[in-house]
Amino acid sequence: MECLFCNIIKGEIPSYKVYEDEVAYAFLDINPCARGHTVVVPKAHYENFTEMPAEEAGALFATVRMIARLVEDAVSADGSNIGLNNKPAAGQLVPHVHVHIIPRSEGDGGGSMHSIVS
Ligand code: D5M
Repeated sequence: MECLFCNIIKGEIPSYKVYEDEVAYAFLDINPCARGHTVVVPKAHYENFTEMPAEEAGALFATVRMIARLVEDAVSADGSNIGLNNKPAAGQLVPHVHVHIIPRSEGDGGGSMHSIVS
């Protein structure tokens, strides 16, 4: 079945690549909540996070941690919201696991993760 993020990983759909290794691909979100908003996807296709094997989920988040540091540095952010929407009921639009890294600055008025998702 066609998958938007699989096609981005394969380079069949253009993206602004932030990082790539054997297990993950990261690119700028097309509809950013903040400058540097980055999406990190595992190269293996899993529809949602809770169906990923724990070991692969752990490897993904080790990569997310490293990329979050790069992204925060790159846009001189004071912090970031890091999270994912798991399954359509939670607002997941693209059925391929992806973790959002949203850079944040003191006083940017964005509030907490809770206020972003509610
Ligand atoms: O978030 C899905 C995210 O994927 C949403 O923030 C937009 C982003 N998106 C969708 N298509 C593209 C392309 N082609 N390039 C970059 N970013 C994209 P969700 O958590 O599923 O609501």
